[in-house]
Amino acid sequence: MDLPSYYITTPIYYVNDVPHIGHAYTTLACDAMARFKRLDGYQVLFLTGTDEHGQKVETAANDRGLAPQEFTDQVSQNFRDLLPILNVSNDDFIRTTEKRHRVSAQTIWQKLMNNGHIYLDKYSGWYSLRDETYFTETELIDGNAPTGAPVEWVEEESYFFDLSAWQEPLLDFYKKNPDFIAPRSRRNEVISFVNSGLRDLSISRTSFNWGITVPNNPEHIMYVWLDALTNYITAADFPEENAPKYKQFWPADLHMVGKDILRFHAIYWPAFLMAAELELPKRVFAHGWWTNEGAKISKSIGNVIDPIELIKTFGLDQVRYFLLREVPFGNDGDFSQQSMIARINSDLSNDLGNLCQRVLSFVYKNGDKKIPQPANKLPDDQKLLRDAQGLITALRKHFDSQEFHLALEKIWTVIGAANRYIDTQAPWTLKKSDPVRMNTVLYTLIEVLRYLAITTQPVIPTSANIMLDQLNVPANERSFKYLTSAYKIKPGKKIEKPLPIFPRFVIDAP
Ligand code: ME8
Repeated sequence: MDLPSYYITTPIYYVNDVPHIGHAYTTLACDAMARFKRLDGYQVLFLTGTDEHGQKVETAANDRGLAPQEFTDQVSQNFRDLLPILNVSNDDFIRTTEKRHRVSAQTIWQKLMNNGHIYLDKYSGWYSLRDETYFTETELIDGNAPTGAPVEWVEEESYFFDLSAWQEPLLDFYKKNPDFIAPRSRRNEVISFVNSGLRDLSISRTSFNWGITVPNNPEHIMYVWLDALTNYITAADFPEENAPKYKQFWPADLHMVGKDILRFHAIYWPAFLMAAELELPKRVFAHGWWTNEGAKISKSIGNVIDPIELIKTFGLDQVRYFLLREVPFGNDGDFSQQSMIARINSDLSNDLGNLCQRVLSFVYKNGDKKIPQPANKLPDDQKLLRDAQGLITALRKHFDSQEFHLALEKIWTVIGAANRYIDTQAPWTLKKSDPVRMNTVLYTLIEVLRYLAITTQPVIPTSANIMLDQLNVPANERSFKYLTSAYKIKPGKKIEKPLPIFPRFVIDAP
């Protein structure tokens, strides 16, 4: 039987910048989602990559005295190198300078042209290089783009896409697909923007060279957003519409983006696809932005957070957990040392780490290094097990809505219940008074740990797998289909000497 499939994408990152927390955030959220779906039996295509064309990149290369290709080769590699450091499980890495992408982007262009949606005219208006976006006079604020970026007056021959013709079809599509844009507040913003009217979009430039040339008119370079958005369908083997990969993975299930680039993904991209008579992605989720200790992150302020430094200081799974737990996914959030340390010490060290350590070292010391044999279960045991077994249903719902914070909260509710259970049952007292009952209590806790370790894998994969190793759960029994009592841990199995997984974070004395 064919596995169900799931195609998820990160934005492709501009190569005029070094990787920062914003890149790591989107990529890690996608990684958790991709891992969740794989563990849940899906065949996943998880794509990330780099956006390498455009005037901005050409300028950045010139500033460094490098040819654009040489420059993009170097910077794209920085993004690629970050992935193993974040333990990201992407299946593909796309660069818009690859041949497969040029062919795909030019084919999309040709389809738009053949279908009568592109015309040649003259563009005159304001262009923001930093945003790679056109603005009208009325959109400018104090002579700058709404983002604060400077704009330049551009007057040149340009091809246009008839975006204005897609206003009604887009509104109709949003109505029929209420989950296409998430979260809901963002959906409303997009709808009111489209409602206020769409102008045709300039989709080519003649004033620089670094880009994909327009078919049949090499004087023109494709607008970088039309080029960039097409990456998602390139990686599904477009234009080979009969290729197995295309059939299996297009349309994409989820484009994860930051809130600043939602408009491109929720308006331009579906309009291009409709006009090219291609299927539309199923969902676009816009996450919020991080501030650093209350301040907006910016290169000029010099408070950019380097994800590599963050991991060196706090640990990989700690950072992954923090980013997905601290802030309701979709909202803006503030990064602070204090909140990071609080999460590590309370949720990871006190709650999860201690639970594992208490249970496993007790079993290791008092249970002959073996999984104990349980006797009859009492209602308290059954209740805790039922809570652990019920987790996956709630997690599926939360992951499918990208409510990572709620998914983690649910798991931590069971961790809390398990910690209370161990205190109430007090196996250290039962050791003398009722060793048979002690074994049942320990066995129940071990089984609950198995559920917790399996379900935390998407977010804290390294630590969860250390827990599973310690529990001696076979490597091929760690996916979600093993979350039933049919695969419960066998009594008598050896357990490894437990290692602390989440040490407390202690700030060095100055
Ligand atoms: O936009 N907090 O590339 P990019 C959270 N090439 N997220 C942040 C952030 C912050 N402080 N700062 C930036 C592009 N981001 C295009 C995409 S896709 C076809 C083309 C996020 O390198 C931001 O929201 O500027 C965006 O999703 C990504 O990091 C940066 O993308």
